[in-house]
Amino acid sequence: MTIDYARSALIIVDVQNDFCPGGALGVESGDDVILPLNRLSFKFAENGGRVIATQDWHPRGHISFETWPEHCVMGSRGAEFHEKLDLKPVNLIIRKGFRPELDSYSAFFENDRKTSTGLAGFLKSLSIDQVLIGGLATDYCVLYTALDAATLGLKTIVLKDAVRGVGIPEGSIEKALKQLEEAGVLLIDSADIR
Ligand code: VGL
Ligand code: ZN
Repeated sequence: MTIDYARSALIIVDVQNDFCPGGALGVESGDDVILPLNRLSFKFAENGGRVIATQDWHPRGHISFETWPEHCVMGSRGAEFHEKLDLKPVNLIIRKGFRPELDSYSAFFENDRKTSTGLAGFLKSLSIDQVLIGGLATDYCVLYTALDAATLGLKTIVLKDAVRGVGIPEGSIEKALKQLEEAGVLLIDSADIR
């Protein structure tokens, strides 16, 4: 697939220590997403495409910790990007889930589905109409980011080799992939991006 880089953005979702193996909410083989994402983000940078990275960024005592183990506490080592993720091509970092009573899976809207992170406006102001999404986790933050992107009318691609899922509850990854397909999201291998 050939990309119109001027009108496209790569969104790297939550490639943070706590979502990688050994982290508080470690995703199996989560660090496998880093190599394809680094390759693609350089390709975007070389061709004038925008690269956005998100960080799950929770204060202590955040409402998310009623559902999940404590993770991505703002300023902690677990909340830092994985050290192998190359940040040089990244133009914008979006931090989400920082309001104590409101969780945020999507890079676009927090879980009340109303509170914006600002990302939609950023893309709109740059006339970007296509997003490519990779990162963690397939069945939560990647899923909700991609569904919101599609709802916003953006051409939405999920990079199937550059995502990994939590798999809780069982079957959630398969369910997420099905939801993405039903929403018209394309699933593409990052090596097929030109
Ligand atoms: C995520 C659970 C809680 C994610 C974030 O990045 O997918 N999952 N917070
Ligand atoms: Zn979280």
